[in-house]
Formats: sequence, structure tokens, C-alpha cells
Amino acid sequence: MKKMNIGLIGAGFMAKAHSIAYAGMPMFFWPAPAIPVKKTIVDINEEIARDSADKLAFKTYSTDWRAIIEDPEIDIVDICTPNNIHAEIAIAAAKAGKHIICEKPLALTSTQARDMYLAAKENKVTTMVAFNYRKTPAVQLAKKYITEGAIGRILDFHGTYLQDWSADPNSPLSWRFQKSICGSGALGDIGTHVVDMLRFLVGDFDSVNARTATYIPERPTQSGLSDSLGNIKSSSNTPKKPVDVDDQCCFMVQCKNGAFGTIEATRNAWGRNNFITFEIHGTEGTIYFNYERRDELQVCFAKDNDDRRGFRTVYTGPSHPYGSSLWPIPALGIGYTETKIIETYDFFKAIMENRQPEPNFKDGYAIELISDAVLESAQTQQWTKIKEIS
Ligand code: SOE
Repeated sequence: MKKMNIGLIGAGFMAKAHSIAYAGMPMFFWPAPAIPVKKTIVDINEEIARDSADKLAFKTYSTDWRAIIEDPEIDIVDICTPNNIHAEIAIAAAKAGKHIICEKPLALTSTQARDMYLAAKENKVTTMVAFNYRKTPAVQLAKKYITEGAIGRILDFHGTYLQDWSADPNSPLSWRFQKSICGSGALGDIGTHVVDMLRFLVGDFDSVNARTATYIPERPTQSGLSDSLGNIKSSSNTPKKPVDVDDQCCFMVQCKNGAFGTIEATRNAWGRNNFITFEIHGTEGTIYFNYERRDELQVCFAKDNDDRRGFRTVYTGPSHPYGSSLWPIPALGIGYTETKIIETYDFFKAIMENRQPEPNFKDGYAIELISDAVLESAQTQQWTKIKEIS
């Protein structure tokens, strides 16, 4: 069976998720499209790089991402760095003919995302952007129901991504609050996951009307780039610096097919941990999903008799998308890891079939165009048309 060598850049928590997925993918999806081989892991901090190579089972480590690009044995470049260096690495990887999986959001701006998309296209490499939540079997089941017409024509939808890890004003100013490193705040970090899912389920967005806010205007500085996600509380005399991205964003969406929706994203919603939800109303029914109960899809079909119409719970299992490769009975439990394993499987399968998987850099670019329109609309307080892919 073909083996594919991986070079992974950025040894934070996402490196752990991707590494487990490389190990687990062939165990779930057998025969695997190809066998992932964890060759080199890169981190600018040598101690972290060395330790991660041991922990995550990479053969070697480096402190320079160019070592991966220049290594002729590397087939796949996996970008798990902060957002500000996605573009430089991805463009270099594409020019070197490597296939690329990149963490979300794809770039700081749509201009960067376009350059990444074009570089990959010109060099005919396979790309994936790691919006993993759409890989949850229940989300794929929602897509199947919608495609089969089970809820009719979509009228409207509501999506949320709520977390609370940054609600404490004393949680540090990580790179996720600095525009030059992250591009945007809650919007890019988590809002884009919901945008990806709803674009996948409902269709292309046409225009948005947004409002953003920065509730905590400054936060204690943090040493190093490490991604503390609010776990480290600073002492009251730690110097503070301004936050220059959104804490919260909320926007209305007009889709090209006429459907209308709302999306909210915040990391300051006390009590909400990874509250990714959508509710989609169609002429023939409703679908509701909550990632915190990700084995379940709640559905209501209008065609049911009056005396039994109502929400029912479908637990995903072997008869649902990807299910026959996962666990043998419904509700044994899908986790974050499984979504990453499915993502890895789709990526490898597409590489072996010489085509693009979904979501790929084109999708990542389309989502950056949506983010740009959201930020512009929040400034102008006007409905803003989303630019077309060019
Ligand atoms: C932090 O909000 C974060 O790690 C996001 O960056 C991820 O995309 C999300 O899946 C979990 O939360």
C-alpha cells in the first residue's frame, strides 16, 4: 500500500489532533487510500519540536518549516501554525509540488487566500482546509436529508458557535486577539466553522449584514506564542495591551437560493463550551444539530400525521455517512478525533484519486470573502454583497 510522508508545522494542540488522525485513519478506513507516515514535525521552539516528535511519533523534528518544503521525501505539508504564516508556507509548499492541509481560517485576508488557492491550482496539488465539523456524521446526514428533499425548500436557518474560554478579562492576549496574527477574532476563529457548515448545507451566500463588538478591549500580555485558550490566568499587575479584533459577531445572511439566516459567534458566552448549533427550517420539515450532542440529529417532518408529528432523534451509526467505517452500533460516540480522522480520510482519498476534496482552498477562499464582507458590513452598517471568486 502506498505510503505518504507528512511534514507538520506548528506543534500546538492542533498538531495532536492531526497526529492522532494520521495514526487512526487506516484503522477506521481500511483499506486506507494510502498510509500516512509522520516524518517531520516543526516548531520554532526547539524543545517543543523535540518533545512533540517523541509524543506524537514523528521520525524527526526541525525548527525551520523550510526543511519540510525542501525535503523531496515529503508528500504532504500540514499547516497547524497561527494564521499569519499560512499563506507563505502554503504557497511555498504548492510550488514544491506538495499536497497541503491547512488549519482554518485559511488566511488573514481574502487576498492572501486567493494567492494560496491560485498557487495550489497552478501547481496542481490537492488541498484541504480543516473545517472538520462538517465531517461529523450527523452533519453529513443533515446534508443527505436536505439533498433528498426531506425538509423541502430551505426557508431559513440559524447557526451559532459559542464558547467561553475568553470570557474572563484576565485570560491572556494570545495571538487569537491580535489582528496581525489572526486576521479576525471570533469571526475567523469559530464563526467560519459555522459559515462552512451552513454554506455546505444551504448553499452559497450572497450578502451579509453584520454587527461586531469587542467587549474586552485589552487583555494581559502573554509571553511566547503558545495558545493558552484562557487556561492561564494572569496576575492583576501583568501589563495589558489592546485587543484589535472582534469578541463577538452576529450577522444576517441572504443566500443566493433565497434562504435567509443568522449566525452568531462568540468566545465570551459563559457556560457554553463548544456550542455549535444549527437549525434549518424547510417547507417540509426542520433539522436541528448541536455539536455538544453530536451523535444526534433532531428532525421533524411535516408529512408525519398530526398525531405523531414532532422532533425525533436520529442517532448516527453504521447506516449513516461514514458510519460503516466507524463504530458498529449507533450512539457509541463520535468525538473531535473522529471528525479529524474522517477529514484525513477524505484528504488522502482525494490525493489518490487526483481530485480536490471538500472543503478545499477554493472553499477556504470563498469563506474569506464572506469574512471580509462581514467585517465591511460591521463598519458600514449596510447589507454588503459578497465578492465572487476571481
Ligand atoms: C479556539 O476557539 C478553538 O481551538 C478553535 O480555534 C477551533 O477551530 C475549535 O474547533 C475549537 O476552539
